[in-house]
Amino acid sequence: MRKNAIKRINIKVLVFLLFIGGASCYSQRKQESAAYKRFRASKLRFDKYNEFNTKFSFSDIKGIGYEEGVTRRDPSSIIKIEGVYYVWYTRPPSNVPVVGPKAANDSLRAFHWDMASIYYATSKDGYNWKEQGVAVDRGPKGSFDARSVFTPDILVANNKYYLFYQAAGSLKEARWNGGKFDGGDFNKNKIGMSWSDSPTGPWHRWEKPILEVGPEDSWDGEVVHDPTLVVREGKYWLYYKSAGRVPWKPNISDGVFTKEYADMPNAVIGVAIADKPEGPYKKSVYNPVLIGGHECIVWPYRKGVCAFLSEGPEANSIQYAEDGINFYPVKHGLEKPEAGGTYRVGNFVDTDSQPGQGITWGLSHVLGKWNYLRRFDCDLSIQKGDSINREYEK
Ligand code: AAL
Repeated sequence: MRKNAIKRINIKVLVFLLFIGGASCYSQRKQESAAYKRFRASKLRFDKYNEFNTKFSFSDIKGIGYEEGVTRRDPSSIIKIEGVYYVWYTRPPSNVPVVGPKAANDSLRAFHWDMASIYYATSKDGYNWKEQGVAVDRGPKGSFDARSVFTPDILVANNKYYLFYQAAGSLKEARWNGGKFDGGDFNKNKIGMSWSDSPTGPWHRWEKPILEVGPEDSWDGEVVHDPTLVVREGKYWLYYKSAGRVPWKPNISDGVFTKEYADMPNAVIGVAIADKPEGPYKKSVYNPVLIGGHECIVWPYRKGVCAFLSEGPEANSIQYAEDGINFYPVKHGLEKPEAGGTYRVGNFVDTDSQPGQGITWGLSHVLGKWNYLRRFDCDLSIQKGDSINREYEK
């Protein structure tokens, strides 16, 4: 009797202990650290299962690589026509020194990208390049593109070639702030365009600018930079960088934002969409769509768009947006291909680049006394993603 009573009590104690143990395990499981919560809320995967997991590796190229006395920078996307690769880039005159914005005038350059023209080069293998000469030159005196044309991107559509680029009419009258230059490079620059029937030209200058800055105090009120294009369902999506200000007063009391952040970071990216390559381009109401990019590298990927962000709070990450607008990071911590232009595998640019095939290489620039181009390689084609996903789903 007594033995049975003890047994029953023991069983009750055991059940009770199991219950307490289970409950505490359960409640422990319900506790999540900030990092774990963030991870679960994000769409990030561990590298093994992440199709965006890559490293950029860099190599020197011939023909448009380092050359004493010559600056080449900001390469376009790369296209392949009849077995030949083409790239366009900024090339200023070598015999005009860079003296900074304060001393620059009609015959002295303010920046590496001042008084530049757009040159192009061709290659059979992506390593050995031959510079072919000027594609697009500066516009006539007094025009919106008279001072410099630079930082181009290429679009192929309707059997035509379109070059989009930054265009500057005149140097900015420097605004001086406590002895420090404060303001953009040029008087409100614009995006210009030239078209051709062939990648070798001749290029026809579109008389009117393709895109202009927004109103003073808007996110893109200061500059419109780095045009780069993606074609989606017959529409032309022009991504561009700006550095404008927004009339946005952050909540300083939450201790996160300081007054400095009342302005947008140095570089943010927006998009403008058109039905035809020559526009009109309508700016998205969601702009800016990426916070903190620079030199805007975008490429079509599956149904959506990928971007590489080289600056800002999410610097050195790949971002993905299935709708081309709502981006989220999918891979952090990469070494940046500075101002990269990509060779977009398969359907680099055409009237519809979906599903985007991804990228495996491109050209980027290296800064210094003479800026120069080098190649980068990566592993971001959808074929790789497909095999990772198969593995993941097993
Ligand atoms: C680049 C680009 C734009 C800027 C300057 C030349 O890398 O962001 O083109 O204006 O720097």
